[in-house]
Amino acid sequence: MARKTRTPEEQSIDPAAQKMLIYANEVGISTAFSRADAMAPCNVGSAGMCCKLCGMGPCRLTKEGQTGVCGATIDTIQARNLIRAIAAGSAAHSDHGRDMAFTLKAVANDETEGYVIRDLAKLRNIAAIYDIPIDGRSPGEIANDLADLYISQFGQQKGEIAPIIRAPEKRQKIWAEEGVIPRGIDREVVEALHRTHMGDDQDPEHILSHAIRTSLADGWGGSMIATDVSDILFGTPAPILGEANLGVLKDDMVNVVVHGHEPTLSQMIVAASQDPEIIEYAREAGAEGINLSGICCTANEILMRQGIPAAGNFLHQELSILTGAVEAMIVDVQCIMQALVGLAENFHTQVITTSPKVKIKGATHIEFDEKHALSTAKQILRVAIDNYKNRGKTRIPQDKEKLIPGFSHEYINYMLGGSYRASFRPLNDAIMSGRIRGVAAIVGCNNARTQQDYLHVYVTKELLKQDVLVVETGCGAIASAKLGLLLGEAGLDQVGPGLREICETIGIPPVLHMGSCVDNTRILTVLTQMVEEGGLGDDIDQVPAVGLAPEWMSEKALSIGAYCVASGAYVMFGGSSPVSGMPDRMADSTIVSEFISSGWEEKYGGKLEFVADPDEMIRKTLEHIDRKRADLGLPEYEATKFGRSGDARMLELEALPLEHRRKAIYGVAAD
Ligand code: BF8
Repeated sequence: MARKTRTPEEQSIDPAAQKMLIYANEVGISTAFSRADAMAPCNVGSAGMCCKLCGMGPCRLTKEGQTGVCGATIDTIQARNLIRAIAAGSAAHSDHGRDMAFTLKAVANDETEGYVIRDLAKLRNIAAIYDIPIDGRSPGEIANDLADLYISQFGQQKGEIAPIIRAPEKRQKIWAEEGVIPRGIDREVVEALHRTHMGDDQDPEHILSHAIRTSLADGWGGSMIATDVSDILFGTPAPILGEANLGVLKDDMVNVVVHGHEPTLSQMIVAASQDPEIIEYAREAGAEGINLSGICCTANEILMRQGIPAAGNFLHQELSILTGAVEAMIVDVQCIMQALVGLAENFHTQVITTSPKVKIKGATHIEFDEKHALSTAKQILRVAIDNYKNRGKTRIPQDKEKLIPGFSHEYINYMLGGSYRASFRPLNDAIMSGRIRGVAAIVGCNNARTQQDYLHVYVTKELLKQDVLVVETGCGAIASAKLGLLLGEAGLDQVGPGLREICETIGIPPVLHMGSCVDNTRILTVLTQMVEEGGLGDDIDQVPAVGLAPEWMSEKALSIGAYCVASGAYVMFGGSSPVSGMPDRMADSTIVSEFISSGWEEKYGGKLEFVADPDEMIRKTLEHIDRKRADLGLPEYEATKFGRSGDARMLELEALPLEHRRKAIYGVAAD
């Protein structure tokens, strides 16, 4: 049977994407969207029914009672596949963290070009957590010790990784009892690979217990290190005005798109793009200057720190080149499609790889290292500028939206109480009173097999109506940004009345952009601080909160999901489940899917589920939040109890005849 080809409207809800997809169809250029339509996913592999871990296979378990050649059951195979994905995700995030720690060490010892320690307060705060002496010491000395501590976390063989002490005490005890505290970041990833080699660990629950430990090495290890060091070197984010979508590209400027993850590269490209000598070089080439923008998590890194616009999320990487307006796409690591190089051959765009870990055949490789960071960044920009003369016809869609990103946990703390009374008390109070029903973290990727951004935006909008405060990271945050949900107080008429009151009082958007995917650790920190503030229980699993990844596709998302579960959160993924298959049938539940849900819930208070229907995801989110509220003894959520202050109340009053209005305001009908 021929596969159905979706229309551009069915492929994406983003108007800019739709325009580029129409153009791609006209000229016959393939994209991830059209390739997804042309190729059905393997129904055996996608449901976790295929084992390809040794040369006797791959074994496809499609018939009742079948095992692999070695005797491996479907449960063992699914558990092995899942832990391998989690290990890859944990490795990717953590290797990013390692590079950041090495950069911090090099900066501390004056061995870099162009980097400085920007956030001294954060350096001191983080160092103090680990009892690194700070008084009377230079920033370089403190940074050197912190870098040494962080670097040692990767190769540590025994004991517990240091950042674990930042979790609530009760949570640390649970992990200790379950034996899942990571000993060293690399050790857990290596052990995950060892355990899943042919003939090793075969008990699914035992394998999945190590999956938790491997994911914790990411969330409370590598990713947390990445976020800490990024803030120390490049500044802790605070709200700033930005823009998102392909409309940020400019016809009269050299467009440079930075794509990938590590801010060491992107921050230096930002610095180089502001260098007068480089700007002059661009002018000599006939352009008005350099227009920098980002894709994927790199976009989030420079958006939330410098307000550099985001050209889009994961599925926009090819679409930005289709505009014909991009002189260079500079990539480092993760989420970079191999198709970019072939696609760019239809235009003048140069794809430039920069990481020693990532080369793509046909791309230009200009290797980036911290010792020559600024010079290399300028060299890369010169290549882009030299390419401006080769530009042909452009077709930049004029779609873009403003947004306010930059809600680090430090800023959330500050915004709620100001400089002198910074605290999470007002947020906890708002949840306890029921003005805010609960919190949802909506994170993760785009997936070419679903309509781009639809699930993110639909789930976000529906939860906002229900007074659920939403925090977002990664490509999910860019989805909301492109569709105007991160716009200060705009759009608050679509938000539940209690949440709206809070947003109006504090002056925040109802969706808080908290950064890139490694910055999901900021959410762990916020949840920990909410617990420590009091009133919402003494551990993360008691907070009325959920984690959602409606359009997931990456192994990193699975690692994030697992460490959030281990931290006590209810996590739901949309799309397809990698653990749903049973020989002969698609099952509602398998041993592995049951175990990562109710099994993990029994141990950690959090659970991981794959829920394809967004309405079901919303229903389960609200049910969970309400159950957590009831368990805490908080008042039942009432949709109409709050929200009679603010603009809504003003409009209501304005509609009354004057004397009634006075009576309503003053209690008496004054003359
Ligand atoms: O780390 S959300 S598509 S860009 S994996 Fe990739 Fe997914 Fe985007 Fe960032 Ni995260």
